[in-house]
Amino acid sequence: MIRFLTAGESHGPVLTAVVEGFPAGLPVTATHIDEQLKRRQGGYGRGGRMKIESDRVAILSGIRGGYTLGSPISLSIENRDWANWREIMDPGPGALLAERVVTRPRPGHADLPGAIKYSHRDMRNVLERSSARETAARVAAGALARRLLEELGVRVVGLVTAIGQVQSNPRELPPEQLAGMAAASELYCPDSIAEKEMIKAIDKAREDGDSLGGVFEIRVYGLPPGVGGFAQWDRRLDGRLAGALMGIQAIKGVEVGLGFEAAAMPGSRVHDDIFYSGERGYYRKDNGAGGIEGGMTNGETVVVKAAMKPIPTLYKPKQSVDIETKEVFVASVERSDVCAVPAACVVGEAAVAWEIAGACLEKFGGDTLAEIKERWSLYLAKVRQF
Ligand code: EPS
Repeated sequence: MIRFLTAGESHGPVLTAVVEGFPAGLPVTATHIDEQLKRRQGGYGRGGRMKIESDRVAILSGIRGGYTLGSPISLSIENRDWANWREIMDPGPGALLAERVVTRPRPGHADLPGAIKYSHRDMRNVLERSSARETAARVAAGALARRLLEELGVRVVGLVTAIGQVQSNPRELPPEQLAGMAAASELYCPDSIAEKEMIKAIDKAREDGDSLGGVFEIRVYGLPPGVGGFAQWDRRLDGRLAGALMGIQAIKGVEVGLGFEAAAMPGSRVHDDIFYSGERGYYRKDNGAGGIEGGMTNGETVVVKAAMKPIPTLYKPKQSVDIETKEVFVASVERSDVCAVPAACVVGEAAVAWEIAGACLEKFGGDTLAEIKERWSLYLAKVRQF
C-alpha cells in the first residue's frame, strides 16, 4: 500500500509531500519531479502568480544516490511568493494578522463553508489551504508513481479536450506521438485547429473579466488485464480513479470510457466485442469501456475524463455577502488565472498515475523494484497463455 499526505499554505514558506510505501531501488532524481512541476505551471491562461513561482523540488529523505531507499520520501517545494507574505503568514504570535484579512467570500470557493466549519473570521485561514497551489505537492508525489509505471512500461498521457464551448476529439495515435503533440501545444491539446479556438475563447474570457473551465482526458497505456478488483467496492479501479480525480480542486465530474454517453445507448452498442489472436491474446477493437470492466483493467488503454468548472476567482464577480457587515457586495479581485485546465490536466495525470501505481503495487507488490518487475513479467507471460 502506498500513501501520501501534503501540507502547506499557498503563501506559506513551502509545500510538502510525505510519500510512504514505495519500493526500494526505483531510479528517480529531482529532475524527474521538476519536469512535471514545470508542466503544471504551464498552459495558456495562467495569471500573475505563475510569473512569481518557478517550482523546484527539494528531496529531503527517502532517496539516496538517485534510488529510492524504501523509507518515507519527503519532498518540499518553495513558495517564492512567501517573501511577500512573510509577516502575514508568520506562525509566531507576531504575525500581522490584521493585514490582508478576507471577509468577503467568493461564490464557488471554499471560503464561506470553510470559515463556518472552522469558525474562522478571516477567510484567509481557509483559502490559503484550499487553494489549488497545493496541487504542486500532489504532482511531485505523482511524479514518483509515474516513474514506477515507466519502469513497467506503463505510460500516462494527459490531453486537454475542451475549453469552455470549444471541443476537440483527440485522434488515436501512438502514445509517444500524442504526448509529443500535447507537449507542443500551449494548452496540452493535440488538435491545433481546436487549440486556436480555445486560445481565442480564453482571451475573450480574460477581456470579459471571466473564467473558463474545460475537460481533460487521461490515457494509461500498457496495463495488463486484472489490475484493480471486482470483489469489494473499494478495490474497483474506476471508483478509485474517479475519487482521486474528484479530489482535485474544481473537478466536478469524471467519466470512464463512454461515461454518461453510455446511459443513452443500447447495450449492444456500448459493450466491446472480445477477440483473440495468438499474437495479441484477448483484445477489443473498440474501447467503450475505457479499459476497465468489473472494476479491473481489461488490457485495453484506460481512458478517463474529468470536467473542471471555471475558476471561481473572477474579475467580474458574482454577488456575495461580507461576513462582518452582512452587506451585499460586488467586488473585483487583484489577481487570478483565467483558465487552469491545462494545469489541472497535469494534476489529473499525477492523480491517475498514483492510483494505478497503487493498484499495480497491490497486485505485483514487493519491497524492491526488481521483485515487482519479476512478478510483473511472470504475470504477463501467464496472461499471454491464458
Ligand atoms: C489559486 C489562486 C492563485 C493561483 C493559485 C491557485 O494564486 P494567488 O491567489 O496567489 O494569485 O495562481 O495557483 C497557484 C499558485 C499554483 O501554483 O497553481 C486558488 O485560489 O486556488
